[in-house]
Amino acid sequence: ETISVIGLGYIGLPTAAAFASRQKNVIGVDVNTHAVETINRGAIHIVEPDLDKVVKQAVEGGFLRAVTKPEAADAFLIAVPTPFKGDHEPDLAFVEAAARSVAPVLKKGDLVILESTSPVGATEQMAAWLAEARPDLTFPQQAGEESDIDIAYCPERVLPGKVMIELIQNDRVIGGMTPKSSARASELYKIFLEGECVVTNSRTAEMCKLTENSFRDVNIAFANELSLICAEQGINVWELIALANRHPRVNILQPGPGVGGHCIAVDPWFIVSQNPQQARLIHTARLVNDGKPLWVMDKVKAALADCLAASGKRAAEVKIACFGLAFKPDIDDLRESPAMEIAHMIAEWHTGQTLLVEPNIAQLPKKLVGHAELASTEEALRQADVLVMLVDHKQFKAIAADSVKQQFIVDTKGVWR
Ligand code: SAJ
Repeated sequence: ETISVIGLGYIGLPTAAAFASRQKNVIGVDVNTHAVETINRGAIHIVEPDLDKVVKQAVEGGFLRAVTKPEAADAFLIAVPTPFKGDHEPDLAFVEAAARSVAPVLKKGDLVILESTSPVGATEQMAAWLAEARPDLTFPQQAGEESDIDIAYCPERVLPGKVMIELIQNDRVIGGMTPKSSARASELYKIFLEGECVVTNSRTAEMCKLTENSFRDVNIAFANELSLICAEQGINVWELIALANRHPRVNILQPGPGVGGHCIAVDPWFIVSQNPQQARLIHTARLVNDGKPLWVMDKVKAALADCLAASGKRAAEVKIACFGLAFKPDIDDLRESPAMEIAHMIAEWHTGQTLLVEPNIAQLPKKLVGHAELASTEEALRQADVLVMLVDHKQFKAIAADSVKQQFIVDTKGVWR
């Protein structure tokens, strides 16, 4: 049995490696030649704890091989990006390209699984593209259980930073276009899965993935909205949430500088764009979370104004230090990061020096070069007049309260509450 994984990114590569670690013959496919060459050397092109070891073993053991064009296999898993285009419309161009590249090598009896986060109906759409390209084969939409090709939607739900654990342990939603497709997809995942396979249809499985991330987005928006209200009322939002969470049925998440990453800030839009009339709460939550960086920026401007009034300094003489650039604590991923967005706004606007503290990176991101400087925690605490806490990294939570002498602080994570 040969398993092919199309798209060797944050989801596809760990998945390919997980099958290969169970001694399955795995062909990984990616259009990125750098990724393909790196993997074939037994190395990885992305950052994820423990992934390097598993990939190295898989490649050295001869179980995993990367190529740029699909080859014949028995099961195909498609894990390509589904970004949005225009006014937050889902863009299925990568799924379409993957489907069209797989179509020529499909044979009777093959299984095709879509894993990419997708709007409702995307799996049926993928099946239509495959059927169009291969009129000589039958697909579930025409032949049901009797089809030559089985098709399912099985979303990933792993947490970046804990992928190698969650990939194996989380339950898996299996949305086959037919019960036979579901059964075959379940069998496949059971090769490495310790969690359960829970079977449904493809549209429910698609909606389930979007629902999970929208649930989290709406709940974070609730916390972020509370932080705005509490600032108006002179209430410490962190204390408030801790108190409210003492109630047995209340569990409020934590406010922050906004919502980042590649999923939670994107997936709810898939629901909104398909259901603009109904998805009012989900839409508003997106706007609340996306609006948070500008609100933080206003607080930074106010803190600087207070600092100037108190010290008599000119803005050009004042140093502002930002703590954290990553999209969440204890990772080095700066993409789609609200902290990065805020740091960038500060660095471009502030006439004095902007210091950036990010213990998880060695180099200043390109777009900040010339606008700001990397500093250590100690340097920033010693030199800066205004402190802006953006990410609650372990290192920042460990800062002793008495080493923070500054009066002018904007703390989006409640570290210095
Ligand atoms: N955040 C807050 N307050 C909180 C929790 C998170 O502001 O209380 C922020 C984070 O700082 C970050 C953003 O939300 O900027 C998202 O972080 P996250 O840890 O909630 O989620 P991701 O994006 O790393 O991973 C999510 C997960 N989904 C859920 O927990 C429902 C993961 O399981 C999914 O697999 C992943 O999206 C995905 O790929 O869809």
